[in-house]
Amino acid sequence: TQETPWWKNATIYQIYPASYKDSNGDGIGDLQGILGQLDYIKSLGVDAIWICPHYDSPQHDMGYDVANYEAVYAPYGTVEDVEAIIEASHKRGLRVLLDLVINHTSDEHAWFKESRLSKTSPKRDWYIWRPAKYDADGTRRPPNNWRGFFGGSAWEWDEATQEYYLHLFAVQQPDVNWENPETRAAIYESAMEFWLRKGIDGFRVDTVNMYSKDQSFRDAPVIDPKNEFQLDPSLFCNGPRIHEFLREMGQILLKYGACTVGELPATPEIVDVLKYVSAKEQQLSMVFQFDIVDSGKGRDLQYQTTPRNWTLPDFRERVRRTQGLSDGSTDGWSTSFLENHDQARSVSRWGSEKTPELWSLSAKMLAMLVGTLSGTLYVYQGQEIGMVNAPEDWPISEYKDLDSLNYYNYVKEQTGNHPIALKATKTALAHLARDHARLPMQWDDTPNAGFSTENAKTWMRVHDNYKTLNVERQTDDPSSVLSFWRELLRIRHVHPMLFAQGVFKDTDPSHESVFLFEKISDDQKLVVALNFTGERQSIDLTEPLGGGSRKTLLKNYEEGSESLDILQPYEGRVYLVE
Ligand code: TEU
Ligand code: CA
Repeated sequence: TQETPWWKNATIYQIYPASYKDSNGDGIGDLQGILGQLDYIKSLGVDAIWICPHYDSPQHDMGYDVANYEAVYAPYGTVEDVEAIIEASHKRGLRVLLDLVINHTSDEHAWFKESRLSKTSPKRDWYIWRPAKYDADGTRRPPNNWRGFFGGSAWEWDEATQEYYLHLFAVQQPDVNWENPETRAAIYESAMEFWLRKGIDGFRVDTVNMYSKDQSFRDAPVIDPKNEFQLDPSLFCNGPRIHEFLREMGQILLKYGACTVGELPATPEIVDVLKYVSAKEQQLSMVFQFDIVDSGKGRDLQYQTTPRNWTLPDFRERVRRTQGLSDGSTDGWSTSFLENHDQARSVSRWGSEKTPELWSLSAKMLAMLVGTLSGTLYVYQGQEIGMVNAPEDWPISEYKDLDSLNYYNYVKEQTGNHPIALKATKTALAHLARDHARLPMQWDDTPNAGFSTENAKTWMRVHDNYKTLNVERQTDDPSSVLSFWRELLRIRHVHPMLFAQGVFKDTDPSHESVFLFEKISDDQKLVVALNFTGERQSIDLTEPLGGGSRKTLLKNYEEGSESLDILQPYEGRVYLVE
């Protein structure tokens, strides 16, 4: 049998540079800030870091609009700073992943600037240009009815050259034409090898399944009749040549022994996911599936800020479905995560903020869930201290993300400023907006939470709760959320075959309040019991715990409370049975 690659049993800590640590008081986090926190990161017990886009960018989408792959966004620092992070991380035994954003570039990238110069520009075909369509009365229309992820038509009219270009995301994020081999070669060289040569260990690969588009660009079916434009990711995700492209890209990664985690939206069928991560395919090491984090969101992807009724049976079914990829039953691999920079905070979604006690209990309970699932574990900055969503009463002016603001403005326009509709939208954003994950990291109780200097104007407002919820306060407290995460990550490394690679078994799939499951490996198993409610719940642990000897590995209540038939509010326990 083959040796397990390093990333399978690993925990990877995700860093959002703008919001992690500001070293020079301009209110924006930066690379020197990250460099100064590497000892803290190491102390968590993680194995690697993934840094969100640090590239030169006009920042319409927080760096997911890259203007130059080989340069660093000046407020973040320099290429030398990245080299310093790579070196200092490696010295500490931490590996480094960078973000790879290659479905689109910024409209300020030199390639696009050249492409838009004229229809005969040598780089015209590096992007996706199409002629307009005209109605009988001469009204100009885009080539098809696709809606972009951030609202409006996915096509933008270019007055100078009288054609439309495709942008699945913001207007300022034109999609690259992957059909052109010359373009692909340029991407591999500039976006990938430039950084691989500097010794990074891998990439998180943005929107990994959108590079190959069906060249017919046919209209999407109308599912939202009120809207002129329709969002149907199945028309541009998992396209006809995607696996050919990723195999080609995989050859370059192989040369450097780099790992990849691909972001894989709109791919519900496991057989389709496996095509990306099957080891023999040599495409990607693992993927982020959206099943779990999409639980409780509206069906419509753009308007996913609309919460619908969340149920535990639906949630656990999503867990079950995705666990099968990392339990040895296939040659694929996947990930376990509850948060990232595009998701609201997990405690605010599935835990409780009602009292400080329930907050702490539920943060630990959710840690026990994500930390005992198979796959590579990802922890998002601030998750390790139980950071929560921005307060509900913050005005819309505190929201900065274009996804949130476009959505809010769309509702405003559609309803003619209707106060009830706007209030509902505001509530939805307070639950699910991407902004919540982007609030500054809370390091201590000084003004600006130690994220920046005390007088700085931070790019996003610091959460009101930073005086009580911060790293410093939790550091020496053995009962803190932070201490709990450290213990969890330590134990996960002691039992990788159970935690990272075990076979998941849902013991009681229909239970509405308690998530009871097992992780099995040979003659050992974990029994995980999690109360997802603020009330006491009765359970029966005698059967799952029966047979062998048992040991409690993790729990969020003190000694003496370990009843085998009652779980306290948000109580969680992890047993080892052998
Ligand atoms: O996200 C891709 C993606 O699929 C998003 O549409 C996701 O569903 C959305 O953010 C949820 O609201 C990636 C990045 O993670 C995101 O930050 C970027 O905005 C996006 O790509 C464009 O590069
Ligand atoms: Ca700064």
